[in-house]
Amino acid sequence: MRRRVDLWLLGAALAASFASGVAGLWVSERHAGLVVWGHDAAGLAVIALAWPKLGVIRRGLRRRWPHVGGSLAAAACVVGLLGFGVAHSAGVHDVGPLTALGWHIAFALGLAPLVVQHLTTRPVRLRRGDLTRAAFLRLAAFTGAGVVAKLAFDRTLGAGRAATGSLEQARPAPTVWFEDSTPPIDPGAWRVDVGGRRLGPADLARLPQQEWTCTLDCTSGWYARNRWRGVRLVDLPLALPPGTGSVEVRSATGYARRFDLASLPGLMLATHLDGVSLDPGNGAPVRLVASGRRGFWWVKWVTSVQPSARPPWWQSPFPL
Ligand code: HEM
Ligand SMILES: Nc1nc2c(c(=O)[nH]1)N[C@H]1C(S)=C(S)[C@@H](COP(=O)(O)O)O[C@H]1N2
Ligand SMILES: [Mo]
Repeated sequence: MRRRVDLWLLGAALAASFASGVAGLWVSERHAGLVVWGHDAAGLAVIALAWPKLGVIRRGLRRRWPHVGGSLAAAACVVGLLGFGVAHSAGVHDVGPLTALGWHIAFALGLAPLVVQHLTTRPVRLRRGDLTRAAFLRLAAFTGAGVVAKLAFDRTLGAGRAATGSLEQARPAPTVWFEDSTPPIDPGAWRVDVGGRRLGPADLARLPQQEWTCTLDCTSGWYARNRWRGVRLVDLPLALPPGTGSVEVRSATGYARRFDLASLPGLMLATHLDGVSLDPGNGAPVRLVASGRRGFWWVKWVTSVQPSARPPWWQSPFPL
């Protein structure tokens, strides 16, 4: 009975960790705190709940190929997932080609299909008699253990980090989403199509300039607070025809994000970072600054800003 209940608790903690992990990347910095805190507590509870499964995995490893493949992959994913999660939160930035948090997410995505497959081939059914007072006490105990572990971790090994869990950097590290890359750039010939009007860097320089100090918080686990200079979207010669549902900002690479009209005052077409013209890696000659939004909204190498009849939710939640 206890074994079945603990497997269910492990499944629930994994599901809660996965959901809160994804949600924590989506919500803005202002709302991330509680989600990420809960994620960490649930994730640390997974360590306690997964511990007894190590014996099961060891037995699985004694089985023959190809059965051993699934056990090996699951064990590797669990160890990688938990190891890199804790390493990131303890302050580890980059590990080879990815950030520690990037590895953490990669292992989570690797584990998910294995868990789903395991659950469909060998479902664990709770019986009516299993939901006893003792079962709820175990739920309470593991929840408490996760919360206590989180409090203890942040007072000891835990690195100073933003509410999103991101670690501080002095400057935004050039970052692209999957297979995007810095396009060839001729700043003199560069034009941004603003609602049909083609503006070059010199045209932008003639519009009112603003300087904002704001935070770029990348979902790969770092943030940087810097001064950005450029032109606010609301100061562009951009007419919004009746029926406009959103504004789409598009990159030379095809990467694009769609914004609701209420968020326009928080958007800027930036040309300078900390007083210096942008580097190619950071989006030269023109990139979007989306204050209060996670890094993946900060479209680099902007070539087009267009009003659109589509609603702002007409896009993939994360860029693909
Ligand atoms: C699938 C199950 C998952 C488990 C068991 C898990 C577990 C953990 C653990 C143990 C930590 C370290 C917490 C600490 O030491 O304070 C952590 C941190 C983190 N995880 Fe996960 N995680 C999972 C999935 C995910 C996913 C899918 C994402 C995002 C897509 C994610 C995002 C994060 C973030 C942003 C942190 C850093 C939080 C901070 O530094 O406070 N996790 N996770
Ligand atoms: N065109 C384009 N813009 C992009 C991306 C991309 O892959 N392509 N990545 C986004 C992500 S995920 C982040 S965190 C920021 C990083 O900005 P930086 O390279 O100046 O640090 O750019 C955003 N803008
Ligand atoms: Mo990012």
